Amino acid sequence: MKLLSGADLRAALDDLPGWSEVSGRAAIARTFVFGDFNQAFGFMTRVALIAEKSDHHPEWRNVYKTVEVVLTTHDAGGVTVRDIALATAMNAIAGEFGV
Ligand code: H2B
Repeated sequence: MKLLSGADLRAALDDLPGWSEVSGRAAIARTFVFGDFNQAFGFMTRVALIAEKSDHHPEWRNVYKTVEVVLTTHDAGGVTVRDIALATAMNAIAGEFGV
């Protein structure tokens, strides 16, 4: 899996509201804030099914209605199209919760 160039990554992030590069790490991150825990966990459940199916898994942390996500491709040592695809799916699912 090929790492995205800096320019390709910035172009991809332009189409990914809420996502940004992590400082000091080859990764992207977004914090999602839902209406309540039920929504946050519902989001995580739906994302988990996609992650498992695509064999690409997020680093994430949930506190009540907040889900902090970091995406990187561990096998490649940085951000690849697989992270962009998962981030895109996450934004779509969050959007269904009005986030
Ligand atoms: N998820 C992420 N984010 N990066 C990986 O490199 C990765 C993964 N590799 N999920 C997969 C699992 C790999 O460990 C298995 C063996 O296919």
